[in-house]
Amino acid sequence: MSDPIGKSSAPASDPASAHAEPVVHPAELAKVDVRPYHHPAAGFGAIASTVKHTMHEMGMFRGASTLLKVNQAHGFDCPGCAWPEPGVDHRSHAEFCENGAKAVAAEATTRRVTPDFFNEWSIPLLLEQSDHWLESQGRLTHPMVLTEGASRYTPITWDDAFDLIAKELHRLNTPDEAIFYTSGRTSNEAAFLYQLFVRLFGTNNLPDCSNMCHESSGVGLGDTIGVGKGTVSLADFNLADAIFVIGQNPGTNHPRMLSALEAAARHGCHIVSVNPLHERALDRFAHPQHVGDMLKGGTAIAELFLPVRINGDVALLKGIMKEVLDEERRRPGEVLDRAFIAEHTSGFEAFAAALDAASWEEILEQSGVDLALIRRAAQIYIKAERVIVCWAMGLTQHKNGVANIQEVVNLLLLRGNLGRPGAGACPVRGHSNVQGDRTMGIYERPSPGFLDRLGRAFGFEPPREHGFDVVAAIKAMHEGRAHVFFAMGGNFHSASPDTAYTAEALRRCRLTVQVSTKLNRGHLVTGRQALILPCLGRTELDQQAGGLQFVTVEDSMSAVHSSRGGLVPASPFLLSEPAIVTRLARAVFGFDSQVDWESLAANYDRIRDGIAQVIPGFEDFNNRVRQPNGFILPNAAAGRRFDTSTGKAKFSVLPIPRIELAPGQLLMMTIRSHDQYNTTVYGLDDRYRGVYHERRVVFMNAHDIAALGLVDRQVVDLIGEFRGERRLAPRFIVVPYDIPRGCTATYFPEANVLVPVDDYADGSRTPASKSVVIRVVPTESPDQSQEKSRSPH
Ligand SMILES: Nc1nc2c(c(=O)[nH]1)N[C@H]1C(S)=C(S)[C@@H](COP(=O)(O)OP(=O)(O)OC[C@H]3O[C@@H](n4cnc5c(=O)[nH]c(N)nc54)[C@H](O)[C@@H]3O)O[C@H]1N2
Ligand SMILES: Nc1nc2c(c(=O)[nH]1)N[C@H]1C(S)=C(S)[C@@H](COP(=O)(O)OP(=O)(O)OC[C@H]3O[C@@H](n4cnc5c(=O)[nH]c(N)nc54)[C@H](O)[C@@H]3O)O[C@H]1N2
Ligand SMILES: [Mo]
Repeated sequence: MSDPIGKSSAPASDPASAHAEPVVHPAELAKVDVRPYHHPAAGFGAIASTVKHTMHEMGMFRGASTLLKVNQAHGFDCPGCAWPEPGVDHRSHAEFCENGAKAVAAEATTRRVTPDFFNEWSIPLLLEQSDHWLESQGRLTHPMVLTEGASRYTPITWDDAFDLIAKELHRLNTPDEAIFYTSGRTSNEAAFLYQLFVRLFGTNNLPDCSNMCHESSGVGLGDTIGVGKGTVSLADFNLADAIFVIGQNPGTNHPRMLSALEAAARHGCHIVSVNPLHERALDRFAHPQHVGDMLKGGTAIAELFLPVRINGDVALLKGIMKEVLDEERRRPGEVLDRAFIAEHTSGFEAFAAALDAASWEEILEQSGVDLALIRRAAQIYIKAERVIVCWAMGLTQHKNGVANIQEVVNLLLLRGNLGRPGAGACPVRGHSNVQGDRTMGIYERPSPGFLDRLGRAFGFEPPREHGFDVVAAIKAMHEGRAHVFFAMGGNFHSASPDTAYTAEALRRCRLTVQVSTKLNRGHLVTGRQALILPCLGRTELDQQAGGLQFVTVEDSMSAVHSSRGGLVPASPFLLSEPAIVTRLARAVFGFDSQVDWESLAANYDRIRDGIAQVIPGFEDFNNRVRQPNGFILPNAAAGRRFDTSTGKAKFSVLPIPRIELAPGQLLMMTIRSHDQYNTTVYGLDDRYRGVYHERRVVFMNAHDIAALGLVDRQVVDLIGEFRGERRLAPRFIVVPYDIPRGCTATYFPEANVLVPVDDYADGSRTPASKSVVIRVVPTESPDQSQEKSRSPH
């Protein structure tokens, strides 16, 4: 790997992946170290890692004092995940986890990327650096411009930057030729203003990271229970008798959820993990604040592990539900919640008939799970009075991602596990405010009711035509139907599928703009002109004309609360995200805009008053959000009111997806390591999976390795095969791993070059980045390939 501090000596990358991270010489890849992890999750290892990252980025005092404000009533919301905080009375002084601490340290780092840095580093040089190197350079300090034909960013004033964007927006034939992306860290206030600006400008082109994330959950839940959000609260975890964790790795991605699972396990709740990987952090957990617990080796969490094949969940859930129906037949009236089904659901008869018709042979083959394990899972489900099902990307990022969620709902409905204490659906969200951004109207397919209220409150007729989601946005840019790309945070380039195709799409734009805190590859793969607009982070003081401001966020369980930063901003030139939107709006609309933008930016209470007018559930917003715990948004499904096409919760009849692999083909899921936050790479280790110093690895079953004539640690190329198209991700290292046959895993975003832009979930259009069909072939050594190119044959 390239040297994390000095300039890398990495050779230029393979042309096929020229837009992804550069790939180094195979000999250097051999540094990977594999040491299975046998300790409980969190515990001493987490403390050591927290201290290491915090000290490295912030130093001792700044580090400790900042971490003590994470998720406190007068502190800031952790920029890590969207897992909720306990009520203020139950919060500890250290309400953060190892990976939250990494996210905080990354933002509050004392390193800086200044105009001098950009003067020293041209774009071609920066493109040769690893993602880890880019991230570790520090916080962006000044607005920067890349003018047409230039190879370096140079400083630009804020006024000139906004004028340039306004000029390019005015040049468009229609507002629909502009795209406005959002990543899920954006606050409610910034998101609301942003979508207002975009709709006043005249388009619904508001793709967001949610399109690549929990969109399948939103669509699946919306269709079946009438609300596209989860139905449980943190308190329900204390009441549940069984919790199924499906397609989720909370030890890494939602570490604070382990505390909730631990507490549940302690009072006898049965926890089941459904995952192709035996994620170790779900085995045992030692609370890092309970020394006694750490010393005795932690608490056991999941008692049953179902090693499902990639995308075998529909088959597996059908197996469990067939057992439930059989048990009902053995003990009529004792297993199903007949009263709930009759009163609150529709479609049960058709569902049950289809389930009876589903063949066990197909279920066992497609799920890859033994009948005995399926029966044990079914018994846990049947015996539990109250069941919660949690899930994340392992269910949503498949062609049948929406069907996966509908099958989860089927399971819950059978025993009335919806809309009562201790039971329900729990999609565990990713970005800390991704759910809130959607509530605020960051959505390419807004409801007519939302647009009516927005138009009424701000005196305009919002555009009605649906806009581009992420996949449509990439295609539109590629095909020359969109020319300006603006990103409120995130890393669209590296997070999107099909990196080379997406890079081409971005490069065809006249202007790309990134509102960012840290440097990433998205700043290097740009339109003909590009802007970097550096903004305040969550951890920082937000001083506006009306005084010090706070923002608000909504967590994964629909709780809305405030977040106020405490650190001096990384640079005096930063603007807050709301300020950026309001100045952009002024540059675009001039002084005859019906919205008093400056007044909104001066005092965010006024933005919240606007939100209260437009969005149901936010009445009296300013008052209620100042209460210590904030407030919980209403959720009809949690009260058993189902706003669906039948007026009831719907059972769905779903086919078992057939995974057809030709000989030699394997299915690949792209997952997160323990040392990354999406495209932000903090380090090169994946502690719980026992892989160190390297991210370019492909986890494979030992039998598949042997069958393909490969060996442990061999350097291989991954070839994507989709509808006759071929994609290449060169030079990965084979790591034998406990994973079902036919399944492989690689890390996101290195493997995104292999995710086809046209392979996405039916209904939600979420890229199918967890079921990519690949071949694994030995990499030719450089000597061999040189020989070949020299040889006349
Ligand atoms: N530290 C840290 N925290 C994060 C993030 C981060 O990158 N780092 N990202 C945030 C974001 S935006 C999100 S969306 C969440 C993501 O949180 P997760 O969804 O937990 O993240 P992934 O690594 O994508 O893990 C998916 C899990 O699903 C499993 N899986 C894959 N395919 C299948 C399948 O077909 N069936 C089943 N049953 N399981 C499958 C994988 O083995 C893996 O354990 O985390 C959030 N929190
Ligand atoms: N193959 C594959 N692809 C995936 C996934 C996968 O599992 N596999 N997961 C998908 C998922 S779940 C998601 S959510 C997306 C993530 O997609 P994104 O949300 O677009 O990507 P991030 O990597 O989270 O964005 C990181 C950048 O955000 C900026 N940033 C950080 N904090 C702030 C802030 O406070 N304000 C602003 N303005 N900018 C900030 C920094 O510059 C940082 O470099 O990726 C998706 N892509
Ligand atoms: Mo996500």
